[in-house]
Amino acid sequence: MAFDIKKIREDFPILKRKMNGKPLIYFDNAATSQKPAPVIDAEREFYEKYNANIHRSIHRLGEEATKKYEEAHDKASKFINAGFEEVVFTSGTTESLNLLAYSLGSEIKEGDEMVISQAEHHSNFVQWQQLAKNKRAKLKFAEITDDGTLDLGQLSRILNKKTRIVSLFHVSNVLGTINPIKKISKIIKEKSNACFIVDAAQSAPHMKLNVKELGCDFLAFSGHKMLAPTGIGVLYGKQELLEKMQPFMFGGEMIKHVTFEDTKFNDLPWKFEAGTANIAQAIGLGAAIDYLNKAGMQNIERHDAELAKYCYRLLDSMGDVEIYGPEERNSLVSFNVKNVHAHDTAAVLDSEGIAVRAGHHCAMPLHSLLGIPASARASFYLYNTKEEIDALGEGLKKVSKVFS
Ligand code: 7TS
Repeated sequence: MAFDIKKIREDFPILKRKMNGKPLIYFDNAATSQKPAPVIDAEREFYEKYNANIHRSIHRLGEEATKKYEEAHDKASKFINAGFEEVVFTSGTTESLNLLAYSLGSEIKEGDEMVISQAEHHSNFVQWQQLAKNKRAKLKFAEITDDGTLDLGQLSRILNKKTRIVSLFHVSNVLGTINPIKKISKIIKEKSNACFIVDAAQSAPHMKLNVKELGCDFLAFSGHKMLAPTGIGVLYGKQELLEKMQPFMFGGEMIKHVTFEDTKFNDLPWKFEAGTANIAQAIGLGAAIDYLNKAGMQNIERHDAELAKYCYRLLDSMGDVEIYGPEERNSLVSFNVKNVHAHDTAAVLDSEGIAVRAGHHCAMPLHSLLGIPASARASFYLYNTKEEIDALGEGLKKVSKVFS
């Protein structure tokens, strides 16, 4: 499929909605994306035609459901160039990163060190902070420079042989900054023996990821930000590391053999998928991956980066808009109209049918570093257009007028 945006837009039923009599302009994709008809259909088809539990039933429906679920696993592995055993389905990035904090965290001892950046989403922040407190370990912060990029020199200086875990965003959900993961992997391996975790919640929807090239040990992302339903996400881990790790949850499906005395855990990836899986959502993720592959991840990356740059330049030219983060960015722009609270900006834009997010975007420490309580954020995806960004520009002129 060529990247035909008109055709793509027709696949998203929600884009036909009107808001206050105006066409919906959906710029809250970093929170969650909209869903195309093939994804909605795949979920409906599961419930209408072959709903059954997986990995346990001898009957035909159970076999069909299991096959489709495993196909979704296979598609997710190939999507990031991982092995089948290396992809665990979770409910999303938050669960993936908590799984790691629990399982890797059990090995952390007093005096060990962990590193995250100042710009992490709370779901790659709070669990490491709490783990450090509970284990009397030290949590260090990789700093963000004035231009909104990660200070690689400072990162290199805070790494040492005591560093056990480094967990960093790939694309910032506030600044739009793209971290050079390959380069960072090398720095980490040179200076420490730490596990390197990548929070890919904001990159997996917009870029072709190849875990072998990125050089990370673990990587996490959410299906719902990349056209799939809510309740499904991915944890990638290198096979040898997942083999050694303790499961996060115990129960059905994650076992091979249970006696009164002990349990032998199941093979990868099922060892980490206790209980009944989110089957319909996983099948929806499979359909979303098919859709993204057809549109072409390279096309999507180019399109979303182009929109972000276009928006950055438009807002920059307005004179009374402060933008956070570097010009070189992927898919989103956070900003404030001078002397206007982000919530007021979002309310005026909403009256124009434009959905943006306003608040701290689950990155309170970063907002305190920026010296602001909140920001407004426009985030783009494959169905958005430059004309919609022009409408955002007009909406922001109205914001300035209303509040001046
Ligand atoms: N990491 C980053 C970088 C994120 O942007 C988000 C969600 C998460 C982790 C958590 O993902 P979840 O699917 O488990 O919730 N970010 C946002 C956002 O920016 N606005 O709403 C959710």
